[in-house]
Amino acid sequence: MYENEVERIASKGSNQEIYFELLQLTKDIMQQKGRIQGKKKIYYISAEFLIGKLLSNNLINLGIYGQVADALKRHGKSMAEIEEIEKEPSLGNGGLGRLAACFLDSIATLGLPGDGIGLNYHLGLFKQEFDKNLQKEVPNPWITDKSWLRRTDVSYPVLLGGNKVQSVMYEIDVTGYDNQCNTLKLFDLDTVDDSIVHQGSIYFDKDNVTKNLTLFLYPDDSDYQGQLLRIYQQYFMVSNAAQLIIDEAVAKGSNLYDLPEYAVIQINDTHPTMVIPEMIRLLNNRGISMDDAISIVSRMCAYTNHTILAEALEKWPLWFLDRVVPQLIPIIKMLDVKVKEKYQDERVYIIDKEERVHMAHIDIHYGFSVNGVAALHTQILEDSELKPFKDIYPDKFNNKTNGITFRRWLLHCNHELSDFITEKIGAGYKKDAAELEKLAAAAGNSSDLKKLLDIKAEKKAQFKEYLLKKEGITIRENSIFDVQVKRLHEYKRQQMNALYIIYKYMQIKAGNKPKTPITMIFGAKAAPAYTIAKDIIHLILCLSEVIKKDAEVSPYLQVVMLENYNVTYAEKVIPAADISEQISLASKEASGTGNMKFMLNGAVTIGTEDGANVEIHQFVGDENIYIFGESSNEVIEHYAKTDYSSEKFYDNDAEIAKLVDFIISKEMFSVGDKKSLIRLYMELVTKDWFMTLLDIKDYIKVKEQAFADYENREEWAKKMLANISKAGFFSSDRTIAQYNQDIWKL
Ligand code: 26V
Repeated sequence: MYENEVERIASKGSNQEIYFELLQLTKDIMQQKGRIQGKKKIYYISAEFLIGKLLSNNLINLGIYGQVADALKRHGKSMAEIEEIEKEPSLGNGGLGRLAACFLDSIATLGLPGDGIGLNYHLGLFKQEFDKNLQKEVPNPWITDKSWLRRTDVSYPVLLGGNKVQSVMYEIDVTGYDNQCNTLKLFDLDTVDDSIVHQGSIYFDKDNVTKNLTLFLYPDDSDYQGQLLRIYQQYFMVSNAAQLIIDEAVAKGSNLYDLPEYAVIQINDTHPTMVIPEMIRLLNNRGISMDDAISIVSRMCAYTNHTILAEALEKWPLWFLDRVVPQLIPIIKMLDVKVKEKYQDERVYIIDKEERVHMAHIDIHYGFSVNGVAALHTQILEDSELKPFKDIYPDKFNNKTNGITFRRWLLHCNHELSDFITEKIGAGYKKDAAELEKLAAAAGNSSDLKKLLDIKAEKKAQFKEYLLKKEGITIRENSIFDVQVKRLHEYKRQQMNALYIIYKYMQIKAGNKPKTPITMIFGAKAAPAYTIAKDIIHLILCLSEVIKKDAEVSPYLQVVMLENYNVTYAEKVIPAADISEQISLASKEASGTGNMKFMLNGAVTIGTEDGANVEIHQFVGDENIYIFGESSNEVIEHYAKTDYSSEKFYDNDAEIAKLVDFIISKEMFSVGDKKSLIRLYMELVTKDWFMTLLDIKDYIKVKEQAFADYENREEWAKKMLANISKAGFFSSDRTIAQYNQDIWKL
């Protein structure tokens, strides 16, 4: 359809020119496609949308990727080099933000009217750089003159700490796969001033809210001003959202009393919780009684919980909220009074004895649905974390196991594999992921298995090239790629993987060399104020250096920490992985979504029975996954009884002690920062809140088994095939269909 235009663009001289012309063409086509229509619309409000680069995915969803790639090829260019020009917006931390982006893709693909609502952070999350084996944070500007953003005329007044500001709404089109468009709406303030972020530092004056409101995603919240800024951001986001939702519904004929027939709001974690009191306030301002307003809003809002980690559950001091959003205080107090009139159980109060506002409690009392993000996670919410609420509202609770969009995480990032699958079972799986199941029967013979191994080898070679170009690091493409990429947090236990590396290092030193060399690949950003997480990054980088310098060990073992791991990096490394590390302490990882991406790309999981790993295990069976460690029930019991002592494990087990001691060895001190290494060592020996030493031995045992099994290539290929063919359930199309069926009812 667009042959001439595509041909003209492909013949341009520079990659730069080609990229920006393709950007414009794609935007034009999406505009012409038209919007998905319907009386009722889902508004997915989220502080994060980790959308990744958009050009390739949009072209795939519009059905013209092949045409563009062919035209480029004729002119001696490749899609890969054009894509290099595009900047990745880093509008999210990790799984929660990426999930929101996958959901937008699936909502549009299923033809459901649904928009994302968030903030237009000018610099997003910081960019990570390594210096002397330490993480440094620098600003990460992503907005270029021409970009996917479209400025609109939509603008709302918002009260920020007593001053009225006027917002501006930007839009990014979201095209469904073979379907029409929805939009991602990002709110911003024209007064925000990028120039206050100076000299490449992410630390800046946080006092002037109108100048810095949307500069960063969750600026360092370890200090008082940082936290206030975060509340300002949240309120700004939801006040705009509420005004927009009301306007759109009224334009479609709503009399406000029937708002729930026009709009349903999914509250992505507690960050958008203030949409509830704000919407009530706005309706009340329009003459609707408080009780009616509460009833209307309660029938519109649904809440998703994404974590049970206590430190991540938002509880704001009432006086904080009073400084930032005084207009909401009477409403929040009223909502709390109504709860206290009805229930005597302090655990369900909105405002507790210490005058802290529990954001999740607002969502649960005044929303109509509460969901967890994997079967085990929802079970834990119902049985323990939110049990008092489950007892009050048994019917509000439901599970929606997370999913990923196969367009980005298969068709785009691994077209070699997706072509192979299409050859075997046809293209139906692209629209109905459950069809992947057919692959198990269709691709059982030796030549198919060989093909699967060849594709993996090809993706490993491609990743090797990419890494060399990007970071100047050379890895062995014939080694085992063992990959752990995710945010850095103690509960995810990158430190346990590091202890395995120490084990392997010592084994090789003792003459026990692995048959196939091993490449351990990490990628992780640590929150700027999270000291131990940064210490763990330091540990990994130091191990990498120690091993690299050791001529005895380096031919068999290499450790690579990818700098500034992001969506683009994920798209390169996940298809190349042989082994997927999902080793969180059981009960702590709500779901995980990386686990699903690896599985779909034929990596075999080493994991605990945590989050969606449990469901992956059920689908693939014992022989196609490596499970280890104590169960979530056992772990929860340890916490209840406070009977876990890392010191005991250290004192009573010389093998464990030897591994931990290496952290403060002369080898490590020769390349690392003594203070950081000692701090981490002490943390592991005396605290180890996430029970690394509890599971380390089982982990080593199971990992050794996986490496041994890898040697039988055909048997390994069967495991890969089993994983790919069972991945259909983890399509976000399935997840979204369930959200719609059970919650949104569009
Ligand atoms: C937030 C914070 C903030 C303060 C300090 C510690 C901390 C630790 C974790 C978090 C995460 C908050 C919510 C979140 O990102 N959850 C992730 O959501 C994903 C999508 O549902 C899910 O796959 C991940 O398992 C879950 O961790």
